[in-house]
Amino acid sequence: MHAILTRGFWHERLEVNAHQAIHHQWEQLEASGCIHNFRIAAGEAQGLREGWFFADSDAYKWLEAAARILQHHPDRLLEERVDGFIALLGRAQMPDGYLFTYNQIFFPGTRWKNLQIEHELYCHGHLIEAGVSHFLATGKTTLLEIARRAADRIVADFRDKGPLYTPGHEEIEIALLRLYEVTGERAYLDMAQAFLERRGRAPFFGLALLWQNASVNRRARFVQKQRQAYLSAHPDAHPYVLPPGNAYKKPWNTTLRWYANALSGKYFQQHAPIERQTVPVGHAVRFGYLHTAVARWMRLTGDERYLETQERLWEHMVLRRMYLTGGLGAVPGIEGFGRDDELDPEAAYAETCAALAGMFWNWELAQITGNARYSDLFEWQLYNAASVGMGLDGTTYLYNNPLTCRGGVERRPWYAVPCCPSNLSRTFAWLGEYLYAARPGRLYVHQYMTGDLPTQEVACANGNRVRLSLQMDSQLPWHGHVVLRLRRWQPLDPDQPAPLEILLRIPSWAENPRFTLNGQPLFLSIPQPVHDGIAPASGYDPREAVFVALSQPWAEGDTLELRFDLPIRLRRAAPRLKDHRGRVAVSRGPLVYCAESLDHPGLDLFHLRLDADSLEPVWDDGILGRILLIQGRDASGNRLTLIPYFLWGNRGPSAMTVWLKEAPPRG
Ligand code: FUB
Ligand code: ZN
Repeated sequence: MHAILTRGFWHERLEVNAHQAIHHQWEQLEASGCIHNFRIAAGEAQGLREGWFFADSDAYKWLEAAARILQHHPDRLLEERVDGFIALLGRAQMPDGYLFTYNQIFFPGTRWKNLQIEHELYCHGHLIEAGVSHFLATGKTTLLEIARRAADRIVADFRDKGPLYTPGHEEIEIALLRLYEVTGERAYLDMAQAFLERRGRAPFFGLALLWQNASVNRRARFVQKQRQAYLSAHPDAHPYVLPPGNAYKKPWNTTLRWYANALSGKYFQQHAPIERQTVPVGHAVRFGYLHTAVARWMRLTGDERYLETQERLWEHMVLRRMYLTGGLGAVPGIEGFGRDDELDPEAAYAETCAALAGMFWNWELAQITGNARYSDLFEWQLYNAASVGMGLDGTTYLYNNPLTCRGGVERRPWYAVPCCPSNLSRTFAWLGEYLYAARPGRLYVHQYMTGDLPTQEVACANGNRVRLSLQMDSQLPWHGHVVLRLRRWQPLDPDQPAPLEILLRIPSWAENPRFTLNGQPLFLSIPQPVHDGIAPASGYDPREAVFVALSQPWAEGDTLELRFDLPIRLRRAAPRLKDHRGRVAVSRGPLVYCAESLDHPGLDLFHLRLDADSLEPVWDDGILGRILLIQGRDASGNRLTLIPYFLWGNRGPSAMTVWLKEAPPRG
């Protein structure tokens, strides 16, 4: 059910995505040689192949984003770029469906060699996802045909293989499931299932990994030599020079931890079969993609055999291994999970892509279970850990997202590993997909964003069906006021009742929810959230969210209003996190706030003491746009200004922190 976000907060960001970000990213992909790699692979150009072995995936994610953008933003230039690139992919693809420029250019004839490290299946996965999205967005099959050829190759080569024939970076599983959804081709579903269920079963995984690692290094040395030879033969060549990267706090034992994590298989989620994975480990993006695929497989097949495991896994993540922003991945070297309660805000890697992966997983779980906790975390990650990844003008990005920064982390136009920008763009361009979901007799409203849901046919509880369309006006994230209008309500059998419950999420951060129907108050009983009461390490508990069900004989024009209060909330990490004691973070509605040194010349953000009683929301129309700041004072009476975390770093270099020392209560 795809809503079109027409006005308001998200519309503005999607406009930036469609008009600035997507073109900026293409230019960076061209400038960095990523697109040229395909021309070389197609035999149409000479030159250096640039970028990591997984560089192709960045172009595919861009293509997916661009296709989705084109669905609602006609743009001749973008269309030309998309069509031209698809044609190039058609020429670069080998006749048997294989497409991976690293091997095609440097190691022709070699394939599927170092599956745990070299990302071949990951890249093919993103190609397939782009093909599916391009088809869904434009109705064209040009890219879908390329995607199918690639998928058929994979099915033929991997169908009857053993546990090492799995990707080291999950992604192909999601792609095959999506391809199955649009083609109905059973082989793709079976292949995805085989990839999922083969995982974590390889004996001596560590040895196989060392073997592959040695091969990867040999191949990298060969590539380096080729590069040097090319540069000596072409003294006029100007290889692409990346903008500087960002700093991150790297604990002394990072390398050791990487080896321990990788050799045990945890880094790749290869340490145990999926039915025994109840603790989040390893690389956070891989983790999120794997479990998104597991959940999607359950949703598509209706077979919920992994649901209980996934619920435990999710709770463990939320309770012990997630940052207040919803960021995932505490250990920079691993780009992944650390130990329980290991949540150093400064070392936080919390990669933008990891937050997106978390959202994808939450969306699947939300649909399977109808439990509001998953949509709540989706929203929280969207507003905080994910949105922070794109600058206000769409042309600068963050990769790692610490919650405390003493300097050295700045928004950059591009990265050596530019996986996040296009991942964000494709997700933003598809946001309208995540608002509603239907089951027979139920319509879930998962997210509150201003937009229109075009006519859909939905099954009612008694077998009747109804054609409905909706209009939503949401004042989030600044105000707790949502209006939902039933613009069309047309039961297919008008002589029968059309019972349909509408379920509205009461967010974990909302207070005092009130409802009206056509202006008349509705007195609804709000279910109590069900959980064990253990405090999450981060201070944010999505398990507090619930759905409230409204059941009426609906009529066209019915207008539901939902209001709730958005008080400023002080968030404290669980007392067991010693390094967070005495510190507090501030949130309002779905937004986490932070303090930037730019707003506090002469003050030491890391030692001042926040007077929590002084905080109040204040409208501002500065260079960050029209936003609600939170202003207050420290214990010495100095004025403090907090901005939404997702906006930090937009005004130039700055120190920043989400966690502030707290002054003792007044009086
Ligand atoms: O390895 C491909 C992508 O690049 C991963 O998902 C990110 O963490 C980054 O390493
Ligand atoms: Zn990324």
